[in-house]
Amino acid sequence: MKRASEIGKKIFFGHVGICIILLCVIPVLFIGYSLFRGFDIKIEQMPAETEEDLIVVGFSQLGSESGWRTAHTASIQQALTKDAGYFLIFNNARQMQDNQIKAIRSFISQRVEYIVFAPVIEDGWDTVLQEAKSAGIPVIVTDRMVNVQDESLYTAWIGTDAKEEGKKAGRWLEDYLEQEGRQSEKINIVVLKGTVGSTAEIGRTKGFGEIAAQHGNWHILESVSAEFTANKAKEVMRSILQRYPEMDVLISQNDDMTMGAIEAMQEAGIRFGEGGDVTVISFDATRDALELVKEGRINVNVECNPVQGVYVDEIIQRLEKGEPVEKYYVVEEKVFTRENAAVFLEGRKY
Ligand code: GZL
Ligand code: ZN
Repeated sequence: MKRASEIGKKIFFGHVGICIILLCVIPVLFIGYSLFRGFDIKIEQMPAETEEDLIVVGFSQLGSESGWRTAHTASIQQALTKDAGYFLIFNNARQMQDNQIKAIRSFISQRVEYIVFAPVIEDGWDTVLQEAKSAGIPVIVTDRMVNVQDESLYTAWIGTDAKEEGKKAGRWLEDYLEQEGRQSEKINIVVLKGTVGSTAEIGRTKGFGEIAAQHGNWHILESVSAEFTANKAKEVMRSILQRYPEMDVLISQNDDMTMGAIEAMQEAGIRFGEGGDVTVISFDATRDALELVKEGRINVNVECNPVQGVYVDEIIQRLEKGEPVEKYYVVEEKVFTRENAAVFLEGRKY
């Protein structure tokens, strides 16, 4: 009997001990998780007294995942300055749509005069943009597109033609293979995609895919997301290089992923770029990547132009004067190869 009660006591105290530990640990985990997930997003607040003649703009940026994104943010901040007559409230959503929706709702409750935002993905904006419309706040979408039922939910969009960028990459590869006399050779292609569901990923994948579909000898071995970041691309590329030693072409949908992929190829002793075994096609044409184009380590770079702040300023100024604005503004973009990269590197700010 004694033994049973001994065991009973042991089990009883054991259970109590576990419960106490759990009661302490669970709340800590919950708070930590909530802080990480987004409770901790602080939306900048507009001070009570802004000089009344400043135009108050809430800007929800999707994240800070890439060099391109940094340049895009800078272009908006440099255009919407106090000297230019603006009070800019900025929020970085760290690539989480929930944070962008929270930020936009905060802008609405602060009664900003305009909302500018770069949507992390295309879907899921109808409700919050309807709230902005009901509050009478014009919304200007930049960089990526929103997929909404009612296009009157945004006043204007400024961005780039992602599908055309994808096609430019495909057309360059056609010409390149032709010059190399490899137009009927079996070409093994790997695609590193950006954030799935983002305009850049959708457009570049579709655009390149349409060209690839015209070539029976082009084989897309794998098309996988590395979320526009260098770290993720390095990790993904390591595994790709194990599985596809026969890879001939890398299509990397932004320069940050290209940098990560290049590190993985260097580690694996793979020769890439001009005269290498892997032809490298990148997007964005940011400064560091253009340096590699100039050196022949990236074969071609399809530009995506982040300088969009000036358009936002122009649109707001027109709206302030009651003048009509275009619905869509598509910014200029080039294709860079070794032949022309150096020329553009001098003046390049990003
Ligand atoms: C493109 C933009 C993409 C860039 C990436 O319009 O949305 O997001 O290509 C960035 O570098 O992360
Ligand atoms: Zn673009």
